[in-house]
Amino acid sequence: SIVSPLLRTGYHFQPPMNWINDPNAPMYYKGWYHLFYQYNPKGAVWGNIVWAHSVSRDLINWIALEPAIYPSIPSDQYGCWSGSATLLPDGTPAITYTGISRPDINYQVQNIAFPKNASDPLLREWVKPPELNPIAVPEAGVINATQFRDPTTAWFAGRHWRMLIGGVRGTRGLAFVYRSRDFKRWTRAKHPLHSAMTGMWECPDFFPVAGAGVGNGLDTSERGEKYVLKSSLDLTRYDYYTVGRYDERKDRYVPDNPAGDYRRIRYDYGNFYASKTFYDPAKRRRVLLGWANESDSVPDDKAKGWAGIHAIPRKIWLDPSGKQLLQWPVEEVETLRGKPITVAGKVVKPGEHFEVTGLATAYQADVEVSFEVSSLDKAEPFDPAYDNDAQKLCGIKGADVKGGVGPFGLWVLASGDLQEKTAVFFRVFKDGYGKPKVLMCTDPTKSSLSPDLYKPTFAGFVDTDISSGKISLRSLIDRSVVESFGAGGKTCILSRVYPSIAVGKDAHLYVFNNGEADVKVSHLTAWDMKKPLMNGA
Ligand code: DQQ
Repeated sequence: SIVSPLLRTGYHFQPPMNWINDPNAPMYYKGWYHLFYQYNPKGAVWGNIVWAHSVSRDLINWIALEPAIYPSIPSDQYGCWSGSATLLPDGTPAITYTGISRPDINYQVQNIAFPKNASDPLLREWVKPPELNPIAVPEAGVINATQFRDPTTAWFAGRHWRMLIGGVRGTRGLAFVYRSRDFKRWTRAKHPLHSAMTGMWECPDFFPVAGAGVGNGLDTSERGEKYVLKSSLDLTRYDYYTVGRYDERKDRYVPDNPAGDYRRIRYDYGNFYASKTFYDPAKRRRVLLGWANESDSVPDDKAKGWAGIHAIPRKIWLDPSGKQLLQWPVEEVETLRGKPITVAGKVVKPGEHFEVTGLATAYQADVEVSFEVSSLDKAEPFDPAYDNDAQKLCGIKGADVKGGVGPFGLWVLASGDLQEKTAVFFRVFKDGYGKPKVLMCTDPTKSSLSPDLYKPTFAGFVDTDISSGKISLRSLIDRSVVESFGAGGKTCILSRVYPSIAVGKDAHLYVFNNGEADVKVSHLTAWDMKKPLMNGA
């Protein structure tokens, strides 16, 4: 059953119990990574929201501290919602966050907090200066007070600090700009940074990126060649971003692609929401954190006593094409790897599969595989009736639907009799000009025999050159989560699954090919993953 302790994740971030959602105010301070998150201290459903607080030396092993931000002033007494940290020039951090100030409606205002003792590297206590709070209120007639939240990390440009706050006007989602000279008094700029016809923007994020293909990140106040603007769309519950330019003088952002493209690129084509990045000066990288909720039922969550995890932190940087980001699990996760199992030069014929044996814990593993397709000749024609909609396409052509080139990939968290399996795979089409089009998909429809589970197929296209026939896949498998990275992190899919028989030692790993073309596993390495320190659980 899904309440089995064997389905509780082993190395993905979570507290010992209760509900968690958005990551808040991640930062690196005096040798420690800090992560705050939306947390219900009283149960496994959303409510009573405070900021729980954990610290880490490596983004993988976590130590839980006492909640850092909790209702204590009039402007946050009914909830402390999402927000961000900014490191001020003297090195002190400031937290800005949304407070709920009325009991009847979720009336939203913005607050600020500073460490009580900045010399404490663990930043255990925070003060909310009464003379400053709230720092921003929803002006009547201009701002919808129930849709005004989630301040970003601030950046300094010209003579001012600026930060964004998510909102909506009619059905136009937008990011309000607030400016300050002293980080204490904030005023709203007349124009939003950007807006689009998408509905409410939650948890906006805005940051500079170094040149195309450059792995190093930039601090939020550094000037970037390009910028990334992300919004979490309340309507779809997905995180979308665009790459574009920032006009510092006008405080306007202009995406490289027309605004009509707004719902095109996602950080993750699976279960991943309310994400946030931060600049890590220790490793000069930008790191992305995101929340993955459960896809079982509310009664199941109550029975389990917990709900929600975070994705493995991902390093992100601009792809050499300049058109999208690349994402890769932070290298520190590799410290959890046990003994490697390898497979090399193994051809998988049409309709065949093989098991990757010898893995101590196929339920808690890291798998990296390089595939090579013998020929693309058999690629299926890409039907315009699919509306270019990857998810729809994968819904029609799931892992068991035979194809030309693919579906090929991994069956993870699979039972020995293959009654239960989650497929992570590629399928190659060719468009009207004969150009290959690669679909990456996670198909959990056979993942569990348990009833009442939400088992959507998730998919995204992979903007990669597959003319050589080569494509790679990495999957982080962790009991009830499969987090996959296609083509070196071009397309990512996180999926929650709850097997009933493919649990613990009864979980297996396979490579399959349901296409007509041979697929070679040029190289596969799989590792069992140890359990890190996880908040004392
Ligand atoms: N979660 C928070 C809000 C945010 C939403 C409340 C996104 O601040 O907009 O828990 O998941």
